[in-house]
Amino acid sequence: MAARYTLILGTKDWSSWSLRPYVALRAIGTPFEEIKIRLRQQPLTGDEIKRHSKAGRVPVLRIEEDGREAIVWDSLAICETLAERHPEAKLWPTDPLVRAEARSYAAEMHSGFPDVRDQLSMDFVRRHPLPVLREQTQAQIARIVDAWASALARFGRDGGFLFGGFSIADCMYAPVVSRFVTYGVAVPAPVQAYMERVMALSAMIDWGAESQKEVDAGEA
Ligand SMILES: N[C@@H](CCC(=O)N[C@@H](CS)C(=O)NCC(=O)O)C(=O)O
Repeated sequence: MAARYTLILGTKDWSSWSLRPYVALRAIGTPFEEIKIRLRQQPLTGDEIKRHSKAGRVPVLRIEEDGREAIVWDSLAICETLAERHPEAKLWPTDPLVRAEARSYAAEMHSGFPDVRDQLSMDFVRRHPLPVLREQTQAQIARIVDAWASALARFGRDGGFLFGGFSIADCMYAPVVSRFVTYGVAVPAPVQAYMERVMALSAMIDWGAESQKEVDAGEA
């Protein structure tokens, strides 16, 4: 029996962590249900999230299969689980050396860039002026742009994404692409083309449409 997936996620306009497994699930093409929890409504938000995961953070993926259930939390753990369960989707590059590097990209994003997160928080459909950036933020943006440019130069010609075909590295950076668009961060032409490719994914377009509904409803 096919597994049943439910992705528990936060307000789409804001939830950068939720966007990552969402684009991964969409890349696989498997059906999934969504449960959305409104963020920034404490204590309700926290209580609601804890009904699904004791870790108290979204995203969470619930997998129901053969009468059993698994709860997977943390965006990178969810993406890894999906890659393992759907090898045909090639969410990681097939070449082991390229895959090792792609994993480093995903991990660097997952554990780093705190000033970018802080100063350029995700606001998917809105456009804001670029704030005065701290030195650390500028350095982190430069690192991200350099990392993207370097991967695109080596692998991008074969599919247009960081490691050629769409991978978890792109999933992990999708919220950063959105942030750079929201705040108008200037990037070199090949990186700009990459960002446009990511924003043109049907998953990103649908996420934007849902985010706009939240903004119109006063939820974001
Ligand atoms: N490392 C976690 C971080 C998840 C996270 O911080 N999620 C935020 C929303 S984007 C959250 O759940 N915040 C709890 C709250 O707002 O109460 C992941 O990768 O999933």
